[in-house]
Amino acid sequence: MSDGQASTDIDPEPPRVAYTFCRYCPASCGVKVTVEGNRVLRIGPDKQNPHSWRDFCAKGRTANRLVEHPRRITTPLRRVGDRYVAATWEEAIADIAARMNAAITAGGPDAVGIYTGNPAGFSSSNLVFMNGWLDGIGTHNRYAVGSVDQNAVHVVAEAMYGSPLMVLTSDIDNCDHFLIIGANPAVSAWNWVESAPDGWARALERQRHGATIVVIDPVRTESADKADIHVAVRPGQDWALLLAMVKIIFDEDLQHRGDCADLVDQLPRLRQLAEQADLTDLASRCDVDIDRIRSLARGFATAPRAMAITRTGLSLHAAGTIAEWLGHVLNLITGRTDRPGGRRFQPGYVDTLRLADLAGSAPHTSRVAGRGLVAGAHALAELPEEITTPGHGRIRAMVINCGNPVVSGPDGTKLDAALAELDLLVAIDFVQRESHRHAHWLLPAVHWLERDDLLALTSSLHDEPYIQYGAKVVEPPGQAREEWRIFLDLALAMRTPLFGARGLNGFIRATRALARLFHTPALAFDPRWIDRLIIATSRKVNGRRTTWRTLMAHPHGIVLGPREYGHFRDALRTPGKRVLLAPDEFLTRARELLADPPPTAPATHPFLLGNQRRRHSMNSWLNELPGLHTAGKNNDIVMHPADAGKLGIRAGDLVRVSSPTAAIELRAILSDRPRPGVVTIDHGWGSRIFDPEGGEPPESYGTNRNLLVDTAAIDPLSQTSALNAVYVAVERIDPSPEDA
Ligand SMILES: Nc1nc2c(c(=O)[nH]1)N[C@H]1C(S)=C(S)[C@@H](COP(=O)(O)OP(=O)(O)OC[C@H]3O[C@@H](n4cnc5c(=O)[nH]c(N)nc54)[C@H](O)[C@@H]3O)O[C@H]1N2
Ligand SMILES: Nc1nc2c(c(=O)[nH]1)N[C@H]1C(S)=C(S)[C@@H](COP(=O)(O)OP(=O)(O)OC[C@H]3O[C@@H](n4cnc5c(=O)[nH]c(N)nc54)[C@H](O)[C@@H]3O)O[C@H]1N2
Ligand code: SF4
Ligand SMILES: [Mo]
Repeated sequence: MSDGQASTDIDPEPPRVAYTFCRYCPASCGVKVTVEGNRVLRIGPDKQNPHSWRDFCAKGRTANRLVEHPRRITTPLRRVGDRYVAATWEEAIADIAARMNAAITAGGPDAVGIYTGNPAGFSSSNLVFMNGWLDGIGTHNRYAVGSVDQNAVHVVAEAMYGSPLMVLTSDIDNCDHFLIIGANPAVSAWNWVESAPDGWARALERQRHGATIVVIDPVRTESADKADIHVAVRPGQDWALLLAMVKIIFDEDLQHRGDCADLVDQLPRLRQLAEQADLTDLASRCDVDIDRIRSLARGFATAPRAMAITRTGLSLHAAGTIAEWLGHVLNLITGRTDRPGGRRFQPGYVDTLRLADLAGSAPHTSRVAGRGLVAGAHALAELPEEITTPGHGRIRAMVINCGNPVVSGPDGTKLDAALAELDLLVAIDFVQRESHRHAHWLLPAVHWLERDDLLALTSSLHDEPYIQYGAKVVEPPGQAREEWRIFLDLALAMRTPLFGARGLNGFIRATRALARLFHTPALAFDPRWIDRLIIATSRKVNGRRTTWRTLMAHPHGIVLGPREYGHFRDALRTPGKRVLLAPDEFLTRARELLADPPPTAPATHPFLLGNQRRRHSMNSWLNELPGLHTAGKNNDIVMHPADAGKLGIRAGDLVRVSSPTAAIELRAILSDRPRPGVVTIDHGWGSRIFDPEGGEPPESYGTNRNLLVDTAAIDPLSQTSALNAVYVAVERIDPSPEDA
């Protein structure tokens, strides 16, 4: 392997061009990277990529700036007092392994905990070896980003289709009616737990040919600007809007009987729920006129081809799972599922559903809150108490793998205090961010430009059959190391049998010994062996199996033939391969919601706090990069002028935003985009970047709005934090420093 110093002093290599894909978000844009020596000079879209490059954005274009971040961690750093000192990997692994084993001896396997953030989803080797290590330890204390993101998708897929990974993709190019609920694809790209490259532009292209775009969002977003219809629903009440649409479809006999009867069970139970619900009540809950709802329902049901898509705007609310479920119900009862222009199941080159069955975890109930697992993990909201509550199974040693939960999750102050109590905190990342403040060890991670990835676990989430090998473009700096290697080395040092399987550790040790003996690094075990195995045993797509040689010969990626239809039924994992339209737990929860009084804002905290994404940030990172966010590196609160007027707040005023959990201060922007009563503050700000080696003061941008969210506010079905549903008070800080 190269030592990272590819250029020579005598004869500098001319710049070369390499092709790979961006692994920041599921749009997976193909990129063309110009490299000199071991340095990335330029990143642009790879226009020869047959699938994805048109979403290409400034985040991908500036990826090399993160690679070269002046505060990047490039060697393991050990905390000594208030400072960090460089250490070798041998020292790091030995110390961490010894401390983890001590924690396990004292408190059992659950004494080791992990939080896995969003970027881990873009590295299969990370996820596989992390789980191999955790399975070996036998800990149940696994916390994942799904509980501040997509858990509702998994809960609904499992209950209705029999597998948490049976996620449907959008057939945009054949659609005549897009019902977009709680998503802003103009900014976030057409992706959540699916990827449809250039999806928003393709939807707009359909619109030019007569398709209708409906956007349901409490904010008039960039997507709403282009929509034919925008409905400014009351936040958190989409379930009521969607149930009202379902009711109208039944009442007016607009469902597509043939398709529906053929595919689904439990239709009468659903009808019964719809009959029990009262339209006036539902309309007042979501604050949309009955006539308007009627026209939405008719428009959707009578369009030749249509799809409802639901995203984070629904999931980060207490009724998120019910709203997500009703989105699927709408698609099903109008015959949109598994039909052209609707939502379909595109099997990938790997049978992900079968893999999920094999990897499924045994049930477990959390120690303090007493809740079960969702998609194999417990909820981030529970983590602080699992660290601070005494007793057997209390977390004492913890890894943060690709995450920034203090900023991305609820009540960061509480989590920060809990993390400070740990006997051992290990963070694997590029830089030391807010969540890593109390880390005893900072371990240097490898950026996607510096590693190979075959994202086989998500191969069924592309909207057309697709495969690309994400080849590394440059060598990582210094001692930066891929996560799989860190987890593998920890397993070996802790004598933890990887995957709980006997013999695997010995085999891996043997391959390493051989590599040393023959001075041939390629003999040592490497996840690329697994990649090759996956390809060798991959499914045929459109009748053809991809070979490793073909894959390597296509650096721009390969579209594996046309989109396939008709796989949905066969893929179902339910008994009898039927869709369960009205699972018990959803009916019960829907009835609870109907029985609850309609939510009203408390007089002390009259505004609902919403959230927007920006093109140039990625959750809690990238907003710090030079060049991005030219308009400034601070976030603001956006208020409707009518709301601001009542409070005497003018544009630019400093305001205090408070909830029962916390208070923050930022400047006001006045805009009629949010509906009155809703204020928005972008999430992801307020994460400091520390200088662990240099000891310079941390860099800090903006204010973290998630500090205002109570950990108790969750959707009981998905255990997702209701991050975008907190009631707040806003007051002008008088006088603003500028006025003084
Ligand atoms: N209010 C509100 N809160 C939200 C949301 C919202 O809409 N509103 N959105 C939620 C959503 S959808 C998500 S996905 C979560 C995200 O929540 P998290 O995944 O916890 O947080 P991120 O901000 O994505 O932080 C990712 C961290 O991983 C690091 N990183 C990036 N790539 C790598 C890598 O290859 N290896 C390693 N080791 N580290 C890496 C980054 O430097 C960063 O520190 O936030 C959620 N929070
Ligand atoms: N540029 C950029 N792109 C990204 C990301 C990023 O951070 N930056 N993050 C990536 C990730 S991790 C994810 S999960 C996806 C998320 O993709 P999206 O889910 O499309 O995310 P947002 O752009 O936040 O859009 C959510 C919309 O829901 C609205 N909303 C909030 N509450 C409600 C509600 O109660 N009802 C309704 N109907 N709408 C509501 C918000 O106003 C917002 O416009 O984006 C991905 N793409
Ligand atoms: S971050 Fe931008 S360039 Fe990277 S995959 Fe997403 S949309 Fe494409
Ligand atoms: Mo996300």
